[in-house]
Amino acid sequence: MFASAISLLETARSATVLCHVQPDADTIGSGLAIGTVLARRGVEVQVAFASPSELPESMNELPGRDMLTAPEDVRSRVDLVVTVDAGSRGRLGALADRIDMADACLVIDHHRSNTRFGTLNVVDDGAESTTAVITRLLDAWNVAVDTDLAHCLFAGLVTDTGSFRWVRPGSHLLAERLLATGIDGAAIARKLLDNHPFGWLPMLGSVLGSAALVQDAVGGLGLVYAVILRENSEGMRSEEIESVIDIVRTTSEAEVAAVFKQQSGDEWTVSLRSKTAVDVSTVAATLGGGGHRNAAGFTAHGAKTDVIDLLVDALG
Ligand SMILES: [Mn+2]
Repeated sequence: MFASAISLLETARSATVLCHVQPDADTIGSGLAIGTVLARRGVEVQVAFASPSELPESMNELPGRDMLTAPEDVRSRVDLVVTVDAGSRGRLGALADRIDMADACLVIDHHRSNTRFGTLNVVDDGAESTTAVITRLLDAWNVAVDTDLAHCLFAGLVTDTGSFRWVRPGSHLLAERLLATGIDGAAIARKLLDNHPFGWLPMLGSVLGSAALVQDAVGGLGLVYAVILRENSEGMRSEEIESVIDIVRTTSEAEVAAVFKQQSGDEWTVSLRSKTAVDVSTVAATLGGGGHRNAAGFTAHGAKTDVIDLLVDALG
């Protein structure tokens, strides 16, 4: 599975590593890990994401972040583009065109909905995180994982597994390998997941206070949702906004949870989570988005009630 990828990585003299828009710790951790390995081999490398303009504050201690390059400064011509944790070209935003100008594009991902848009696609939809795929790739490549690489790789693993809730045989061995390098796993997890300003609490109060349970949705399995209006998210970081779904999804009466996040007047991004019975990546794909079986998302336009109805209809 990894041999062709390694040969692409070994022959490139210049490379751009692209993370997805609205980056999370898995895409940034993956990007910085691959970027670091390439830079150490003498490859000219940039790591970038198209938007927003700033790296989320919770990720500002990840090793290798000095490789991060503003989108307008990302070279157009390189030997190799590597995309990490992006399920489709669209997830690369305005930087997607860099793929067309490179000799080759290596896609490394774990999204079930991945569209295989690279010239070579290393997609393991059973993997815990893209950093888990990369750890296995580095093993196959005989690259030693030191503390800097382990820090980046653990960041994606701890966040994408929901602090090791969504794991499989081998996940904890992977974590153990990374922790054994000497990284401070507790500090990394706290910085990424348990670190919100006080203003998050009143924001949660108003957003959760208007949550709704639609018991007959999803064929009677139930939908719970909350809406984050612009006025709720004003001054909030992505870390505060993206954490709301993790509270809403714990509702026991509902198989599916959704959070509608108002981006501008009529533009909404919607996060979806399911427990067991429903594949929300399929639902999100029918609405132009994508993701994993139990965690997915899409973007929609319209009035709040119309966007909610759109999802309720799609869920059946
Ligand atoms: Mn991921």
